[in-house]
Amino acid sequence: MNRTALIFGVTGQDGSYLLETLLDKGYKVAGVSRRVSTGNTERIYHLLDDNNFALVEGDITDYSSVFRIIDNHMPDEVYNLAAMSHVGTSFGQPLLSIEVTCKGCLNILEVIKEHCKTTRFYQASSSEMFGDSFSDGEDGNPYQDEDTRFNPQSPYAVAKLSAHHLVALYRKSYSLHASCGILFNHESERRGDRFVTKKISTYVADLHNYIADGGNPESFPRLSLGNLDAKRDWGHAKDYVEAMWMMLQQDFPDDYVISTGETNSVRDFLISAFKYIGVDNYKDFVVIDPKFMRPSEVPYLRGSSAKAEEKMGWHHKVSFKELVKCMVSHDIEERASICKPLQTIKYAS
Ligand code: NAP
Ligand code: G4F
Repeated sequence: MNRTALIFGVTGQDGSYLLETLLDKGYKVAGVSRRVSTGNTERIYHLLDDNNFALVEGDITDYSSVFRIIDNHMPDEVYNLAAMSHVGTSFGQPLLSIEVTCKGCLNILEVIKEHCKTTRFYQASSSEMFGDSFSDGEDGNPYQDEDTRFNPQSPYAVAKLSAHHLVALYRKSYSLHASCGILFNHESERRGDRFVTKKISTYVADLHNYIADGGNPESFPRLSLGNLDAKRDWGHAKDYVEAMWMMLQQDFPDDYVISTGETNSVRDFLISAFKYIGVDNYKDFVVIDPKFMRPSEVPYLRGSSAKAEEKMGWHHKVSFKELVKCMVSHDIEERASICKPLQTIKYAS
């Protein structure tokens, strides 16, 4: 079949899983990586020599590079996963957030509109766009779906919502096959180390390995976190990249919520992760540091993916409990070989 795909953000968590998925399906794939002074290809290192994969240099904020890359490859499908994806950081770098996350998307839309109108486009929208808004569930539990009002609570979410509206506008005005996945939080063994789940799983893994080596838990450095009450709908990234692909196989473009339907607090994640290593009281190890609190918070997310299930047959496979287990067990193994003491994360986000 020899279909071709282009991934912006191929070096990220989702990009790496999507690359594996598309190669498995027989695609030829090009992935865009920006030049950085340290390596950023760790997540796709195992695929760099694959004959069906080409890593190309570019930056989504640079129209000329976006144009050149799309023009060179003329892909059947373009997936835009590139973003400044850390919500906390977006408060300190709002202009960059708009530049990368909103204007970057517009650069791609413009190139597709002008030069390859039959190319199918996927945009990584986010449940952050709902902010503090929800719909009332018949069972008394609030939820968000495609009809829930958006009310963004961060520069990141405003940038994502602007891009989301631009995709809808270009789809309608220029008849592009452009779809947005409104993805709820999804994590994995490859999650970036400043997201809360990964902060917790690496900490718990280091604590486990320290105790296993005979260390006294009371001497172990504490884990600094912010708001433990925030609730998120957490799934596994592998399940979610399959949904991205499915959206571009539909006859008609559309937007879909992708989620598990289960919500848990940051505290629930902590409790499950500590329980996995046999520690009952996380409170002995966690301190609340105001610098990890956000100026504005998204308190509650629980998605309904009824539309994706009905129209595309998509279902999540990995549960919350399995996600915690696979992140912590992976980190225990991976970090056992790291001989340096735990480094406390000092970023204020
Ligand atoms: P991630 O791990 O942070 O990956 C982001 C990717 O964007 C990286 O490859 C990064 O490159 C790239 N990037 C950043 N700035 C760029 C620029 N100027 N030009 C080109 N590439 C650039 O994020 P993720 O978790 O995989 O998420 C993928 C997408 O889905 C993002 O758009 C995110 O906002 C969105 N999303 C994520 C979730 C979630 O829970 N994971 C939920 C909803 C939506 P480097 O490797 O060089 O940094
Ligand atoms: O892990 P987080 O940073 O993820 P957040 O903000 O929900 O954003 C992620 O999911 C979005 C989809 O809804 C994506 F669009 C986005 O790109 C990203 O992937 O924070 C989760 C919750 C927040 O309420 C935060 O305030 O955890 C809380 N939290 C508590 N302590 C913390 C910390 N978050 C971080 N990053 N670090 C903390 O120490």
